[in-house]
Amino acid sequence: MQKDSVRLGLRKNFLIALGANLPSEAGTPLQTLQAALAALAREGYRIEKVSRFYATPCFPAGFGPNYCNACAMVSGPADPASMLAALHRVEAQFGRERERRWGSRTLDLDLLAAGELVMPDEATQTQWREIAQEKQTAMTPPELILPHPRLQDRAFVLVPLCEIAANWRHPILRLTAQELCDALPEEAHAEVVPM
Ligand code: PH2
Ligand code: MG
Ligand code: MG
Repeated sequence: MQKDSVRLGLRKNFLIALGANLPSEAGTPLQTLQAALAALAREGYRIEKVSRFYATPCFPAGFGPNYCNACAMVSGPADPASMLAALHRVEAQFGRERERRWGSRTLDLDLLAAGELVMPDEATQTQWREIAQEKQTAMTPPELILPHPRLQDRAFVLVPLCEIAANWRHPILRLTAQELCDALPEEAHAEVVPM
């Protein structure tokens, strides 16, 4: 019998963040996130782990309705560009219009990390990670940055991420998801509530 690794080609685990704060054709934000995972499976990605679903206040505060957030580990073809393209196709399927950055959305699928892969390089990732708060809404990276440059700042990402990948290690900060999460203020944790 053929070995799985041969039959399936080179595969990789990806960590993704899911978010929504507007209803879509699939229903409520929670129903949309569940439908998005099913759609990713139809794209050929295997859903390895899914966190609980959380209600979280919109960041920045007052920018829109509360979000539903979750994280998942999915495996598929190892190329991050293919993973990103699949995420964009699924966003489009649920009515996501990609014009207003940080605006309310029916579905947001963010690629957080692909193991310890750094893209495009350490200097560029660090530059985006350290960008001033006031520039974050105005500037969009022209290319895929891994790990996601805002990952370490956000309880609505780190709390669910810890449920599925507490031991994942940030390849540049050299801290695990759990350590990054523990470093956030207690108030930030308290805002992320299981649904
Ligand atoms: N995503 C944003 C902007 N603000 N706030 C919460 N609570 N959850 C999100 O997923 C989120 C956000 C841009 O992607
Ligand atoms: Mg996002
Ligand atoms: Mg996004």
